[in-house]
Amino acid sequence: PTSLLADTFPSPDDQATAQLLAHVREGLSRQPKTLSSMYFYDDEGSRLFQQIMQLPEYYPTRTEFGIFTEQGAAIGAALAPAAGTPFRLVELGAGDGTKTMLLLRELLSQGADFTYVPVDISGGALAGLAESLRRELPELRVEPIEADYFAALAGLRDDEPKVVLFLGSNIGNFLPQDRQEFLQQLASHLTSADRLLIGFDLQKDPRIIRAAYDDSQGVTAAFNLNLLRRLNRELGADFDLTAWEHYTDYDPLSGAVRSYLVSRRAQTVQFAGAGFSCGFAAWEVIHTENSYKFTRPQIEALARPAGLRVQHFFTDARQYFADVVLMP
Ligand code: AVJ
Repeated sequence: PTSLLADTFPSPDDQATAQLLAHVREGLSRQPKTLSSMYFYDDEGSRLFQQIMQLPEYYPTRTEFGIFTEQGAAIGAALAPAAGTPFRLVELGAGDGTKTMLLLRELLSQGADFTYVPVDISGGALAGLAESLRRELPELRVEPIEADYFAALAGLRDDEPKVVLFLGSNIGNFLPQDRQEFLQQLASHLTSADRLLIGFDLQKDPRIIRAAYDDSQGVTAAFNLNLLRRLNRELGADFDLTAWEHYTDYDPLSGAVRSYLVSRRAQTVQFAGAGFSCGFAAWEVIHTENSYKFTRPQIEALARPAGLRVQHFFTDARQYFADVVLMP
């Protein structure tokens, strides 16, 4: 029976594992050692992130949800092209879609004629989303795309205007230069009829920001440490979870929350099967995530070189978070 599968070798799983291993080898040979937050989201990591979004300290999700609840009608009107024009609502990194559901309901109630196109690299996440949308909004047209963002955008037919959503301050994970390149590349896929809605977490009391990434129940710590558990499982590594801890800081000068895994003692970690090992000094760190926080002038300065204009700036009463409508 194995021969039936021979022509599809390497399977997608092997490819993903090889990619992860290449990333880990490269990241752990850097100074300082680095792993990408992209790899947080295995099944357990996605479950922990769902839990983070419920934490009292983690304000971004709740705040963006509030903006959609209170200003949904205005946001819907700012996004939809001229009445009666069909369009495609493309969401990059769709996740579980709870927030988007509000926006989808709003657009449907405004009588907008659109197809929802959630884009994600995780087929599992997309299937779950499509399933709950069939149940909750049976009249909605849904065409999920399992691909990376730009492959999905490049593959879209251009006979309909598109509205692109990038919510939840996911843009905060990019380093400044990568963020600028990402937006420029995104803008290159837009025409003057298209619109872009990006969620930005705003700069605020540094203590509030720091607490959001170091919660009292230790869920964020478990989320960060889960990355090592994943490497143990998928790459046969032997990280001793008791010898590592979560550390995070917020630097108001750069606007960056940086998260680290700290080695509590000198240790060597073996990656069985990969013929690779890695030494850590006592208190050496692995940098695992950046979560940038923004000011309005920074957002405008980010838009300009990409040839985009800030058309609307929707924010909450405390100015914690902004959903920004951008146009070419
Ligand atoms: C999903 C990237 C927006 O940076 O706030 C939450 C991920 N990391 N707590 C964020 C995260 C730690 C989150 N994003």
